[in-house]
Amino acid sequence: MSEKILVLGSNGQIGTELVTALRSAYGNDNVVACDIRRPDYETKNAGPFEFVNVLDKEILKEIFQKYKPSQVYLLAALLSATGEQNPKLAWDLNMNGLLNVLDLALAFKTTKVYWPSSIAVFGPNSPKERTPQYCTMDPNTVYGISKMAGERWCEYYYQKYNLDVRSIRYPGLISWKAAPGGGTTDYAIHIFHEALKKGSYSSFLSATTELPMMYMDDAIRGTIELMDAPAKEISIRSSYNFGGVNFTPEVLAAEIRKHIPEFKLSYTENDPRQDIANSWPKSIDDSFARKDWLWKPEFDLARMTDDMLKNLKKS
Ligand code: VAH
Repeated sequence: MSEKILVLGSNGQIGTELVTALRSAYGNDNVVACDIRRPDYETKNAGPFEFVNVLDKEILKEIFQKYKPSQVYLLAALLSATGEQNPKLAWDLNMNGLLNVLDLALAFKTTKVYWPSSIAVFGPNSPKERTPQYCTMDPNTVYGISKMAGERWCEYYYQKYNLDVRSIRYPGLISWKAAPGGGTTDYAIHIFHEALKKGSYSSFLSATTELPMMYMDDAIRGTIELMDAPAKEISIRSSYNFGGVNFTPEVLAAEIRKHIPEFKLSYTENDPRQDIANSWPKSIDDSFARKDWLWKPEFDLARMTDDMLKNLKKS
């Protein structure tokens, strides 16, 4: 059977690259990009696009009716930093957007649903090093709370209704094609742009704040590998821990200096994102993903930095 795929939130940092990857795998016409804004990138003319607000269930229903998707990726969300500025909207979008999609996926017999969670489901009481799949979570941001609740709903729809929902707990994602969307890990993207533009950057996270991160190429590949894995291999229906590379601002700056020796990093104090970062893991134990669907990241810090700088110089 040929696939028909909806990507909701196609214009964001992940959607921009996921739509391109899915279109090359399944054909341009079989991947419908949906967002509340028209995309700026190559998705624009390469295939179908629909204006969709995932909170508008009637419009969403019309889109399900029109395309009868076999797969749906729901990427529309408010991230951690923006979420703290507007907690009610973050809860509404992240939670009701998910429930709308899960209900319509059941009603229209969608075969598979993908929904991203985040390492933000962990909180100050979680182990910091190689944070395990199962441990105390207690997230203390509205974003983390919404992701944790969303994970429970995903597992619920799987157990109760046998809906094939799959999910990954993304770390901070580093990419050059589209801008990040208001997260705590955004410094690790801004730093590359500013290093090339100004030769300096002021980080809103402190020198030694270590966080789990991943290069977008790995994240997109991993996401599609999870979606392609046989259902019987998927032992986790909440969301998988997913590891890439861990680093601090000072370690990242040292790597950038291998390419731009004069690069200077300074720090902005008292940024509210520091508290969010302090509550999150430093590294992730992703052994379930490695065992169940053979996850293996390919980009270490050196390769990621090299690729980011090369591509940003060209673009
Ligand atoms: C954020 N980039 O910073 C997101 C992510 C691990 C964090 O989910 O909010």
